[in-house]
Amino acid sequence: MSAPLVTRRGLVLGGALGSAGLLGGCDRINADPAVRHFLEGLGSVHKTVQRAFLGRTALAQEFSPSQMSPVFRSNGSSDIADPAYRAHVAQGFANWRLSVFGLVQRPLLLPLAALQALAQRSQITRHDCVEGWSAIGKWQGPQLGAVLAQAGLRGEARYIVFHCADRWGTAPYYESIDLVDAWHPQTILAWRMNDAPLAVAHGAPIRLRVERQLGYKQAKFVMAIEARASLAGLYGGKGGYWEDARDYQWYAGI
Ligand SMILES: Nc1nc2c(c(=O)[nH]1)N[C@H]1C(S)=C(S)[C@@H](COP(=O)(O)O)O[C@H]1N2
Ligand SMILES: [Mo]
Repeated sequence: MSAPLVTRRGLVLGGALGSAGLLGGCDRINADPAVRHFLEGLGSVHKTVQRAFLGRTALAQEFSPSQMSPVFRSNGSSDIADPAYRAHVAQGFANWRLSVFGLVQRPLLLPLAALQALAQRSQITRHDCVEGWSAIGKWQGPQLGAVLAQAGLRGEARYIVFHCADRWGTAPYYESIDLVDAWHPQTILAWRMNDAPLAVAHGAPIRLRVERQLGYKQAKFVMAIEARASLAGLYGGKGGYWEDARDYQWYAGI
């Protein structure tokens, strides 16, 4: 009589049928303290796995338009002096291309129009900065997964890195996420914010939204996306500008 050991549903089913007198043997097994202990163990393993995995894939809370913050401040780099970036701003990003490279089958150079032509996702979410402020804003863009699918991830890929146009001193801003977050439905490359094209202060032409994590993971001014097997050997090796500079957590779950 092993079915009740397999799942909690099996146990409940065993109990229900058992009390109806159909599966008397199960009652005896359920009452055995060793079996109960084993089943409780399974329950806690299940909870841990669920937190670690389903917890990561759960959706971030979304809000209604009336809950949007009247002011969404800019933080970190809000403008970039770099001449190449200034030229893109002056040209309305008409000659800008998003590079997708690294462990992909088909490296891509995507104009903004190609990102705008993909299926769009729009979401009103809360941005939480480690510095202690939050704001609710609306973001729109293609899912990162659609872009990765177009490029075709190679089997060795484990991380997606976002290379930004700005520098802090001499260090370029960059960020990275794992494939669970990369394929999360709310992980988008936002080119619209609050129903307008993304302003420079918020990371034009595109910025990452990875909604289950803190503000510093939301890379602005994304110029290139790289698929990698490891974060070792990239800048400070900790997977992001603030991770390298200040030991911020790489996984900044909210
Ligand atoms: N490229 C880049 N991305 C960045 C930053 C930055 O300085 N450079 N700052 C981060 C931090 S700490 C926060 S809180 C958010 C701020 O986003 P906002 O300017 O749209 O409010 O961007 C994040 N992404
Ligand atoms: Mo932040």
